[in-house]
Amino acid sequence: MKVDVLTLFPEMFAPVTGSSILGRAGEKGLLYINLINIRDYSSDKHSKADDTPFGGGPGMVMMAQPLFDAIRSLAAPQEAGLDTPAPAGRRPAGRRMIYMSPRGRLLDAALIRELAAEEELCLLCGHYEGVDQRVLDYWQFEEVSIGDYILTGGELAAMVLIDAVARFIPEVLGSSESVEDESVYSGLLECDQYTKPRSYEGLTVPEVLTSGNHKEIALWQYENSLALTQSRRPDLLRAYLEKEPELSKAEKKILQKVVAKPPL
Ligand code: 6GU
Repeated sequence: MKVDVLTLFPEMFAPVTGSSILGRAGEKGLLYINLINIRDYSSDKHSKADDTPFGGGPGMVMMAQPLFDAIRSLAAPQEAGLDTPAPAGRRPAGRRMIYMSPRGRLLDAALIRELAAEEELCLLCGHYEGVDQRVLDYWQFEEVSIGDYILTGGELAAMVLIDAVARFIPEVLGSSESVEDESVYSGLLECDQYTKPRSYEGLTVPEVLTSGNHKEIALWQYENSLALTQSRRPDLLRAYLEKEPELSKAEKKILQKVVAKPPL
């Protein structure tokens, strides 16, 4: 997957995209992050990329010219002309365009899955008070938010999106790490985890986990996930209950036991 990132602060990305699983995905050629410094496309002699808003108000607005030129440099040549507006329903830049903005659709598991199916994405990171609306309208940007709070810029949000989407690219995760087993993707929160030693300063690991009985372990983990989900995310548990017909007999029994009990 290729991700084009339009930003005023490309240097913010390297520590995140160059480390750990994202770094490895880059080295393996599974994920290519193309950082585009918006300022490089400014036709102003001081590389100005923002100006005061029409109508007044605080802050600065990112200007149309540098963004149009930066996006045109990405778009397929036949789509890059501006003489005619892009036909409705066609991607004017040839790919999904996403503006990271607290005004946007909330990033959730469904949207992440959708985006992971794309070959190429373009993310625009806003700063200051926003972006000239003509950029968003012409290039048909979708707005995406990572939560109901305001960040100083879209870069951290873009990195969150890239990280969450990258996990769905085949081979990005090692064979021991599964995309679907976890948490919100299975519909339940992940169970508690422990590692060696069995006893640390008198604090012990639940005995069943060291028993070697794989069936019992799986059922303990399932019960633990259910109980956690019930107490912390009753909304997720309610949705999960719809899956009951697909469960095994042993799982159904545990589910009934947990649901019958008041939350932790
Ligand atoms: Cl995508 N951008 C900014 N600036 N703030 C946010 C956000 C995005 N999502 C939540 N807060």
